[in-house]
Amino acid sequence: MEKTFNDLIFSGVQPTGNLHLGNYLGAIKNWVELQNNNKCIFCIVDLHAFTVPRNCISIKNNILEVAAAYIAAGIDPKRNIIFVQSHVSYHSELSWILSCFTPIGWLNRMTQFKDKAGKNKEKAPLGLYSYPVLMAADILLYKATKVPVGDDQKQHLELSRNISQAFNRFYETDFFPIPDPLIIGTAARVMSLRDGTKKMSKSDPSDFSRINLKDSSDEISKKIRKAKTDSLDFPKNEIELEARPEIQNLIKIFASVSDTSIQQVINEFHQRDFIFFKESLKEILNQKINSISVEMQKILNDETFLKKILKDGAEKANEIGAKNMKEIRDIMGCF
Ligand code: AQP
Repeated sequence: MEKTFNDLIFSGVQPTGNLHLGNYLGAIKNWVELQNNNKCIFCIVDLHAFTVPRNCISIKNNILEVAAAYIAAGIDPKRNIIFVQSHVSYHSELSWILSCFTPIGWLNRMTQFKDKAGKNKEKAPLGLYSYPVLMAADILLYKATKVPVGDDQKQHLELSRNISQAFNRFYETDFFPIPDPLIIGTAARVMSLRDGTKKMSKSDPSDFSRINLKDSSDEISKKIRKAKTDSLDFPKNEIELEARPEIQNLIKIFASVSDTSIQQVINEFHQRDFIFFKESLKEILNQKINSISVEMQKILNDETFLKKILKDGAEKANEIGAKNMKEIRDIMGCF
């Protein structure tokens, strides 16, 4: 009997550099659970990587690394579609159509654009500004109903919902679902190890700010040893964490990696010092991240296997994309 699924899940990661603990805990770790009861499409969003001009060779290499990371983390390529965004041209076509339903005022509110463009907005590329419309197209092309992302993508998801509704309203249809964000777990926003007020990010110039999925045990240990803390005692309750962002971050990481709650971590360590806590954190990170890193390396050694998964994934994604795009054109009646 064919399995019935609860939802159609879509999510993705940009092939812009080393995947880090934030990408894993905020997104990929949750996908592994979701694949059990849902139809899932996991994309490597390379077109998004061009919103900041980059060298194509590095993007190409990173695509294989991201695919290997998905599989090493537990995504089953037999049960799910794994593919590269630029291998399905309907993303770009739908993005253009949806951009015609997106008021500029909505895009002006996007905080990620303001952060990334900085002071020189006039010189920022149009792609960086319209990136959330392409993201809406990625999701809506497959009529995805749930989108598991880290907390930083909440605003973009809200925009996708608004764009979907704007299209449906104009054509008096219910063709597009209103996709729900799935922001799951204690580490939906992992912060930099050097500054607890900044998101852990691939583009942070300091490698000590993040744990990369490819880091060796030695590198993980060194980074946790150097992770910023403060001179106060280990906190006794969650309220104390509010004014201590670096400590809060480390405790959330511990809770997420060990699948326990923040309070349980506090209960376990509140009579200990940070040296003891960091030793335990190093241990659990080394177990978890190192096993992913070793598996990733094994998978990366078999490029033919990886490329076949991406080719098969692109075929399946193109099939769904072609069908839905035809229906979209029919609804619009223009093309
Ligand atoms: N620090 C984070 N904590 C929790 N989740 C995070 N994500 C990213 N950073 C964190 C989630 O990972 C998924 C893929 O993200 P992405 O690579 O497509 O883009 P990003 O959010 O722009 O990631 P970076 O690392 O910050 O990249 P750069 O430095 O290139 O801008 C998303 O679900 C995201 O929420």
